[in-house]
Amino acid sequence: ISSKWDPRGALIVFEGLDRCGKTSQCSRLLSSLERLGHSVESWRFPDRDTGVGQMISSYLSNQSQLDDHAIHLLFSANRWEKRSLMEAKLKSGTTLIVDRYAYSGVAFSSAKGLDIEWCKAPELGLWAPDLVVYLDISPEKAAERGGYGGERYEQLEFQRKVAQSYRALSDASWKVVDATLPIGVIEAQLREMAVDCISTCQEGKSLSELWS
Ligand code: FDM
Repeated sequence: ISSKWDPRGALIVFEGLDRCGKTSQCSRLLSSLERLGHSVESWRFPDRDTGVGQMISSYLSNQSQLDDHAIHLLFSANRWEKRSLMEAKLKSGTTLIVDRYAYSGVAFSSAKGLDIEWCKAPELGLWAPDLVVYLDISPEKAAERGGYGGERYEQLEFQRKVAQSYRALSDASWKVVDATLPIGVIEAQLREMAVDCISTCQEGKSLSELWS
C-alpha cells in the first residue's frame, strides 16, 4: 500500500554545542509550524522525565558519578524507551522537532575519548531523522554568550572537543546553519527547511533506521 494515502510526520533533529540557541529555535519552529496548521510536537533528549532520564539528570548535575560507558548507554536507553512512541507519532502524521538525538550521544561521549564506533553501536536501529540541522557556533562564541549553567559538560575546553566530534560525525546531508545570524533570520531558514522536509515525508518517503 502506498504511503501516499497515509502521510507520516517528519523527524527533524537539532544538534549543536551548548548555548548555540537550539532550544529557543526549536520552540520558535514549533509555534510557526503550528500556525501553518501542521500537527507537530517538540521533544528533547535527554528526556529527564523517565526513570533513566532521572539518572542522567543526576549525573549531569554532578549529583552522581558514573563510568563514561555506563552513562553513554543510559543516554542511548533513554532514546530506546521513546522509540515506539516516536514511531506511533510519526506514523499518525505528527512531525517531531527533537532537541538533541543520537548525534549528541556520540559527539559528547567520543569527546571524552571513547571509541566512535563503540559509541555508535547502541544507537543502531533507532529511527533515522529525515533532517538534521546543525546550529553552528564556535565554542569560544558560545562561551561568550554566557549562561553556562554549571552542568558537567558546560566548559569551554570540553565543548571544543565536542565540536571536533560533531565534525567527524557530520555528513553531507546535514544542514549547517550559522548560529550567529540574527534570531529571526535563523528562524526563517529553519522554517523553510522544515516545511520542505515535511512535504517530502508526506509524499511517501519511508522511515529508516540509524545509521542510514
Ligand atoms: N548529552 C545529550 C549527551 O552527553 N549524550 C546524549 O545522548 C544527549 C542527548 O547532555 F551537555 C549531553 C549534552 C548536554 C547534556 O543536554 C544535556 P541539554 O540539551 O542541555 O538538556
